[in-house]
Amino acid sequence: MKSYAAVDLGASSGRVMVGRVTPDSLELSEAHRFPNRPVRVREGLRWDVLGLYAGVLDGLRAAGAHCGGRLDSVGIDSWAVDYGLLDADGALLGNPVHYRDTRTEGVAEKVWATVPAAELYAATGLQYAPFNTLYQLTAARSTAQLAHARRLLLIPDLLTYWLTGEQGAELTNASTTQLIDPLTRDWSYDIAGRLGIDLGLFAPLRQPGDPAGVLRAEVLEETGLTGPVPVTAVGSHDTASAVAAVPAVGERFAYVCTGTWSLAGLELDAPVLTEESRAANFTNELGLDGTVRYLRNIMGLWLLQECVRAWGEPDLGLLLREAAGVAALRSVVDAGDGAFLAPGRMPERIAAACRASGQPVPGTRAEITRCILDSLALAHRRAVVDAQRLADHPVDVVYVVGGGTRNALLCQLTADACGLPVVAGATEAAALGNVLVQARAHGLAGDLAELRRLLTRTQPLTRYTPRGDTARWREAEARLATR
Ligand code: LFR
Repeated sequence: MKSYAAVDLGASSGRVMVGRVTPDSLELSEAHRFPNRPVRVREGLRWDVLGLYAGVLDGLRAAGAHCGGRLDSVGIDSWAVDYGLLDADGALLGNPVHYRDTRTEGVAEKVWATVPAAELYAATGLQYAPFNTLYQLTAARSTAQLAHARRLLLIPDLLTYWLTGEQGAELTNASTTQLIDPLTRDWSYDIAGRLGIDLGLFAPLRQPGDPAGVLRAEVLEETGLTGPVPVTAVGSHDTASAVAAVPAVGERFAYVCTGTWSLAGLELDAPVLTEESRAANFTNELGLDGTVRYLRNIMGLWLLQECVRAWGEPDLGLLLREAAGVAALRSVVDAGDGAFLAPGRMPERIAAACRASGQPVPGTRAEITRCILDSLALAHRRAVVDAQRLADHPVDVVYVVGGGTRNALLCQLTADACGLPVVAGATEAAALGNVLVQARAHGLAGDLAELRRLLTRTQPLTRYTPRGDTARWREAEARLATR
């Protein structure tokens, strides 16, 4: 039996999980969980990355305590696109900017004046999102920080650097910068050159499974771990790790990774770079073992989290039970709409969207919650339907993984909306995928399908059968389309 620590950082919390793996078993337990609280300072919204690093060290100490001080490896994944800049001495230049910061407003148009949006999509396969690293770097162009920067490390690579002293750019996360060519799976030198982005800022690419150094002596001392402890590159984009942990059998499946975001789509062998795909705002992020994550970003449970925050954190279980009793599909909003990206005043923004589309305005907290869940399920349906058509890849089942699997109503509504069975499980999908990639790097045999078989044998899964009311979902879809 081997023990792996999976560090998984989400937008609202981080956790360090311990995975114990044999060829026939996989047990995951939580060693430590800590809040991730972005901070708004004068310059804008920032990540408290030192606080996160402290949480990682606490977590490794707790993980070690689970395993007699011995870990076979550590792997790190987090949300995508954001980065820290290092100076010539390797010191961090300021707190990383949060992807929900407003600095990228209006920046895309400037980029497209140099490289038209269609060309950018054909070259990088990435959907338009204002926070793609390419736009963030363009927004930062004339800042003193960027002028002094000698290295750019995406968040998991930055934490890996602090743990090991070694620098790299893990591929799955690098693909979210919009500076990677999904066909060559290497940097897009042409795009970067035309936009004046210095690729020399990036460290050499690393593949999931590659060694990423060993814990430094000070880290061993601080965590009480016995060395050497290797750090292994995993699918360091949390969504890459989560998709690796979709407990799928065969190829005819779609997935929805639920959490702060819903990432809904398909696993493909090759990117879809057509103009139609761009218009539908599908992304081609790189996955494990040469796969492509063909998916759409949907605002996800962020919509609900922000309402709950505005309401002073009422009991979520009660809220969801009340929402289950509210009439279905009274009002829906477009859960892919960038208007919901920034924090703050979410109940008011949802009400405004319903009003603008001529639908009843949800008044009570239960009604707003129901509107959000219906809207998410509808967005899941649209992504699953569109992806199948655009990629010519039919599916028979939708896997729902991640934190949203705890929300039975959302899973059932997703099955109803898609008109397909939903299999829900792998609540800690990113940590599971993280552990599996480490385990394979350290001796567990198997391709992606075999790794997934280990999940289907070991993880509890719940099946939701569609209740046969797809016509009502089509009608709700039409309501949004005619806005
Ligand atoms: C999910 C996620 C998404 C990415 C968003 C921002 O946690 O990684 O895949 O689009 O966060 O980084």
